[in-house]
Amino acid sequence: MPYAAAILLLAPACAFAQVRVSDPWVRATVPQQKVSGAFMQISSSRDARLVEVRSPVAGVVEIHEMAMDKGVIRMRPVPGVDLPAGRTVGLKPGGYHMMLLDLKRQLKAGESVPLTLVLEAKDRKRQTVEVKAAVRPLNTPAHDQYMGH
Ligand SMILES: [Cu+2]
Repeated sequence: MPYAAAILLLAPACAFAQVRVSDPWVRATVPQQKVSGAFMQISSSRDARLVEVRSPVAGVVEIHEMAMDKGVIRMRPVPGVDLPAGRTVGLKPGGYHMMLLDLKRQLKAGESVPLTLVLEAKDRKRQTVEVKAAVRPLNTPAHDQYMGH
């Protein structure tokens, strides 16, 4: 089937994963607050890894992991989150999440915040996914009470 092979070679889009992001949201902040968290579910059609996140509202975005450590919940930056093919990975309060640091302005409930996710495939090829995250009220359960930055 030489034709099929040729067609595959001519379709560079096949090199990239289909990525689905659902329910992206960010916690609202009070004035002067410099830190917030972003949460969502991500699924990728091919094995990939979330390696970087950017947002125009934050000086820097870190990927964090929350875990129990000797009975205390702590969070720490991690270099990335694995996205096994076809599996939905939840970034949520209490687990992996994105940490928006050095916020440039207040995030108000009802608005939306652009996030750029950078995914890296096994062959090190990178693709970006643009996401608009809804800002939800401060009282949405999350992890501010653990925030020791
Ligand atoms: Cu965090």
